[in-house]
Amino acid sequence: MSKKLKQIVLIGTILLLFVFICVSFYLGRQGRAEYKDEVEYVIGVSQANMREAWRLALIQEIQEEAKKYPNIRIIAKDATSIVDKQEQDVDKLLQFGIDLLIISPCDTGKMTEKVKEVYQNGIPVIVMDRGVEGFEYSLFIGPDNDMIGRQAGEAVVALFDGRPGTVLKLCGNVSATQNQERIRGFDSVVQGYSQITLETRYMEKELKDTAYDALSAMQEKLQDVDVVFANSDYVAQGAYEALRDMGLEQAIQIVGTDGFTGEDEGVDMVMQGKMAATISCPTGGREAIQYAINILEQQSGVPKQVILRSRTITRENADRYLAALKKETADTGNLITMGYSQVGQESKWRFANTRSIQEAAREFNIRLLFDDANQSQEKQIAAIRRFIQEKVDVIVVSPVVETGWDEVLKEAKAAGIPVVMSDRKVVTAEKDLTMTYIGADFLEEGRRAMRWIRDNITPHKQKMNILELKGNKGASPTEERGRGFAEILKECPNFQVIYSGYGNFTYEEGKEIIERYLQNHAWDVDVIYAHNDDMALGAIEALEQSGISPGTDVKIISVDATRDAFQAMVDGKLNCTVECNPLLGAPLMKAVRDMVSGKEMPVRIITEEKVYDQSVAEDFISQRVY
Ligand code: GZL
Repeated sequence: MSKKLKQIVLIGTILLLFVFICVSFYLGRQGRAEYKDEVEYVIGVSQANMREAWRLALIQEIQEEAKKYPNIRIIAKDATSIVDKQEQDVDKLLQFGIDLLIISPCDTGKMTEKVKEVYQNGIPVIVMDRGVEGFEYSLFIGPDNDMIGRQAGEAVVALFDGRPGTVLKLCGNVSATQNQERIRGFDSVVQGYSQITLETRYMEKELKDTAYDALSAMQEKLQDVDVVFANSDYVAQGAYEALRDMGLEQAIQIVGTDGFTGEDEGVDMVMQGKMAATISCPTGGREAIQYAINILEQQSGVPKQVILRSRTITRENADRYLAALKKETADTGNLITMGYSQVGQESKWRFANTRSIQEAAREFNIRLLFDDANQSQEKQIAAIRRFIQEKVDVIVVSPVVETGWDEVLKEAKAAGIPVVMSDRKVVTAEKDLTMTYIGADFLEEGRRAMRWIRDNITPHKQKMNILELKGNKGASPTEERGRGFAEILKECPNFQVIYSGYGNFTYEEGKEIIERYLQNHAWDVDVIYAHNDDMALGAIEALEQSGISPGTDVKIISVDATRDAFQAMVDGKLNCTVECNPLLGAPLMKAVRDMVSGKEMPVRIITEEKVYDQSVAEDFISQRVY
């Protein structure tokens, strides 16, 4: 190509690009301008596809809820399951000038970058159903598919009622993470019953017709099958029609998932006796609009993740389930009385947490009966019993340890008082003793701590030695931060934990563990991993008293991200702190007010958290509010 021609092509390309940008900008302004007089906010919705019934239900729920807010407008895009198209859809929505994006990604990995780009450009992003990697978004709302699978497994086991038999799983697209999680949950329950044989039939697509064809093609094998598990209600419909056409609909029962409420859909099939049970998979469309309003109006209490509750629907409870869905929930604003059992005052984190709870109670018109148990489970149980006697509206517990709560929680359930777990979790033999967990993802915090070590500490010998300062034994943050850390440690052959001790999350005991170690060992530790900042700061004092330079002779990583930890990082004595947000007051009180007003409570509400190290400590220390 001659030089002259090249110049012409270049100029032409620049001109075309210029025209495209102007047109896009004009359309964007025009689009947004078109609405500027009518609405305050335009919310863009990017849906992976509108072919699957569940995805269509999500959009419909979003649009239905949006009608309640005259100051917003919804613009929806259908990516038709094509990742490139979803990226273009998002760009078009941005050009239009949306104020917030709701997206249900086609593909977790591939949409991560696009969601991150939008979020980092200051547009709030609510991710729905399928997650993205990392945490570069405003809020995730979705179901717990592993729990849905477990609930389906429990429904199937109940049908066998101890008798031997065979259940056939009809599985669709097993590459989809939600199906993998459901099957994992289902198998984890059913495989615990040796008298139940588990068979699987994989289908190309998860559709009614493919289910019909799959069962029709295996008629002779169905003689031994007692129950079919269908991984969606539409698959269940196809399964039912196939069984009916083979005259087997009385001999073989069906359990489905999704719990749609339309005519001849999941709940209706259960009520007609065509299906023994279905497990609801809430779309979260209603919650997405409600949280979108909270975000756009910069209200406090918006968490990082809301994991929706799924229900097992049978003929016995289907009517109640439908009535609850239709029930209008309005927060009267009336005073709510809350009994709160707090762990104690063991750390700066805890002081900030208590302050947050007390301040938010005032902000949300909640009368707070607050008990501080000084790390005694016995005192916490006594406080819960007092709250029951006082007939509070709701009991909230931050449990000092995970186990030993069944009896008192059954007493609260018998008294009809809902119990919410704040900050820490419990493990109970009986299900449904607590309503919701609001707090952090401790497993992820432990993983983040070890990922930081892996990515920022270069081994200078075959095995780098780690000393672990643990919280109090049996507490969920202790157990899970330990497990999360160990999960990543397994991938790091150059690191090993050579010593760990329980410091009960206190400064003094973190210091004592280091002093004891130094009395019994020559110092051979390269890294200290502390389950919270207080123990790390205690360790720092002990090291300095022994002439060991914290942050340089030994790297120190902790959890919480308190202001004192930021100061230690600025002083070069601490290397990294993984955030565990104690400011649970607002999301907790918002969730409790929602519950009392009749809204379905999520299963888990997870708070926003980041990782901070010395490279950013100066930038953030002035912004730390705890
Ligand atoms: C975590 C919380 C832990 C903090 C500690 O949610 O329970 O207890 O990490 C606190 O600082 O003592």
